[in-house]
Amino acid sequence: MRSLRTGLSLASLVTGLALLLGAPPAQAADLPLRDLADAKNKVIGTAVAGSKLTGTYAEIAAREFNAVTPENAMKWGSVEPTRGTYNWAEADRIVDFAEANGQQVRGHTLVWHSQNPSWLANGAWTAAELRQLMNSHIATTMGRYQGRLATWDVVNEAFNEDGTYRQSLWYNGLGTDYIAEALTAARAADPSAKLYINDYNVEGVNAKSTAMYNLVRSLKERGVPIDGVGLQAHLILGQVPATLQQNIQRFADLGVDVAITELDIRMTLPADSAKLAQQAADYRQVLNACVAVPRCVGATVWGFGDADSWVPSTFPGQGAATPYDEGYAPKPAYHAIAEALGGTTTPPTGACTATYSVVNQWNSGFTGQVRIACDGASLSSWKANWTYGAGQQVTQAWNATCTQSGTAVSCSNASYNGTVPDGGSVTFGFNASWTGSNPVPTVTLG
Ligand code: 9MR
Repeated sequence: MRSLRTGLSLASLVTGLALLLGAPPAQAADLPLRDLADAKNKVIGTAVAGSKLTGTYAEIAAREFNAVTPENAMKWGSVEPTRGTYNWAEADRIVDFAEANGQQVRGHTLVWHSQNPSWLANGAWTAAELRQLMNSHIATTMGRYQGRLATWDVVNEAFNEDGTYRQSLWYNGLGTDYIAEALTAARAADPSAKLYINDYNVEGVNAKSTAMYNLVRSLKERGVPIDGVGLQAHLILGQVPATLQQNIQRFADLGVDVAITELDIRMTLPADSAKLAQQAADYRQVLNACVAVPRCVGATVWGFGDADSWVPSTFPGQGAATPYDEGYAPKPAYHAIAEALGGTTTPPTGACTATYSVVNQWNSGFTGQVRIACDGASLSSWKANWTYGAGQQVTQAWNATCTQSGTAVSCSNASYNGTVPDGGSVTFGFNASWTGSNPVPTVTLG
């Protein structure tokens, strides 16, 4: 038999076998994100606009998320555009929607330097007037929804990047203690709401997050009511801070909850499958960090669809930052969130296939290769598995790490070739020994 085999031409030895990886019927088995999050006792939320809560937008918001945050509807400029004249319509609509769908609401936001009504921002106020305005805004806004909102971002974006206090209307008028005063007023206005301070660029350990850490520590020491820290997480593709989990943990160790409050991960447009795969890996990293720390209550995405995101108008040329595309089709990031929350791996569409070939063979050995190709799907890591039925033994591999235990061979991607983009492929090779016969095995991807 061996002599027969060795006499064969190279071309006739190149045989292949491809196997579909999880060709999706309709993803019927996949649970909505909120069911996965509930099972882990985590929040998976989204920012919403009240005016959009119809049709597909409303269906996805209700089906996939167990919490909502009004993206703009509860900001001071929205609820009291003219002094003493309130407009609660959009905020009410969101709270009603949430209650109808069994969702938590995160109130956003009470004391901020931005999106204040011009009468407030442009007024000349004494400290006493400013204090009165702040306290009565908190009492009125929180009071309206008393007992109905799980959480409030009481103070938003209090710090500069270097950890000094932002020179805002509030800081300039009332000094640093406006934060403690606001929290105290908030506890009185709705004792059942969890009270947070919230900021951006505080996801990793850095000067700004350390300033926030020191503030929270001192508030706790003073007995000021503070229940949690919000890490907004407006992130850039490929730049999830390596210290995210460590940072979440250090806040948790102070005895407060932590929430990822405004998660999005923007990229330079146009999106392509490699960027979307990286984005999925980034979302996974953020969710994994939160899942790993018990006091991290969960994550809220700042809009679930790319068509609704604030990013393109603020960062020209950037976008595609959310887990759903412009047509509300789930992106790889959606599946990464699902997996981080314990869901199953199902590629959105299409498939990735593995093709095994013998490319050269001699009397005692052969060189093989496996090509992994994706069409309508992508991979961020891979493992190719097969069983040798005739005593073959892998002796050496390149562009993959292969192990063989008995007849079972398992080859994982190298550090540099885990990503297989939609329309792309990765090939790895190996040498192996054979005797008697050298049948082609079936390769599965896992
Ligand atoms: O997404 C919000 C956008 O629609 C508003 O125009 C903008 C105004 O400042 O605020 C955006 O939301 C911000 C949030 O309230 C606080 N953190 C940063 C968010 C993105 O700018």
